[in-house]
Amino acid sequence: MDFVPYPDQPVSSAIPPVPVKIVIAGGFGVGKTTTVGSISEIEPLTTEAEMTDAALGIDDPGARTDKHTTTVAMDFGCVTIDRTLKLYLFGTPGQSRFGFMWDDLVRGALGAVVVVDSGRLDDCYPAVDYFEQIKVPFIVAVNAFDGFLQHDLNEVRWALAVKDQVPVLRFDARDRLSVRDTLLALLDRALEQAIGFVG
Ligand SMILES: Nc1nc2c(ncn2[C@@H]2O[C@H](COP(=O)(O)OP(=O)(O)OP(=O)(O)O)[C@@H](O)[C@H]2O)c(=O)[nH]1
Ligand SMILES: [Mg+2]
Repeated sequence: MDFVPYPDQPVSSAIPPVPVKIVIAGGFGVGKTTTVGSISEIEPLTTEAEMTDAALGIDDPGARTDKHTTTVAMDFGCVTIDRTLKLYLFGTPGQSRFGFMWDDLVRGALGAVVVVDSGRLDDCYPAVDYFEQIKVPFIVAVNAFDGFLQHDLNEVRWALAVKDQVPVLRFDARDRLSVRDTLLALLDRALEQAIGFVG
């Protein structure tokens, strides 16, 4: 007789979802930790450290946050998309001095969300360049701090020199459904790239 792990459920429902690694990347203070925390179905693992006076003049989170901590290693969370797919989210540190960790965090990832603050585009070039160079599928997600963008999406695309086929979308890092839609857009992009629709 066949083994049925959960006798009252069809056998197919007992197959565990496929684990997929996704990286949440971007510049300093753009909302990466917030993004992971908004959607994770487990209490996210964070590695926040207090920002000290030593960072004054180096780390500028912009005027619109009361940010006093920063990620020093990574964020981790997960979300089940459906019975077939579970996403494991790895948030990068944002400060450039922790850039050496990105190669490890990105290893084996299906794709990346590059979170952007439209008021501080300068901080966002390195992340876009990084994913273009290593050829990991990515999308650009512009975090609408306080509900508005300082530059519209076309301006952001132009300023960051993002290719036409890479989605540039608006989202709210604090809103679960907005983060969910962003992750779904990344999955679409990764699928397109994998089957060679667009480069
Ligand atoms: N008003 C507003 N604040 C936000 C939003 N997203 C994040 N924040 C705040 O902005 C600050 C930075 O958010 P984090 O999620 O820590 O940013 P991060 O990219 O993880 O930062 P690092 O890890 O230090 O690079 C925090 O104080 C958040 O509460 C947003 O959409 N609107
Ligand atoms: Mg962080």
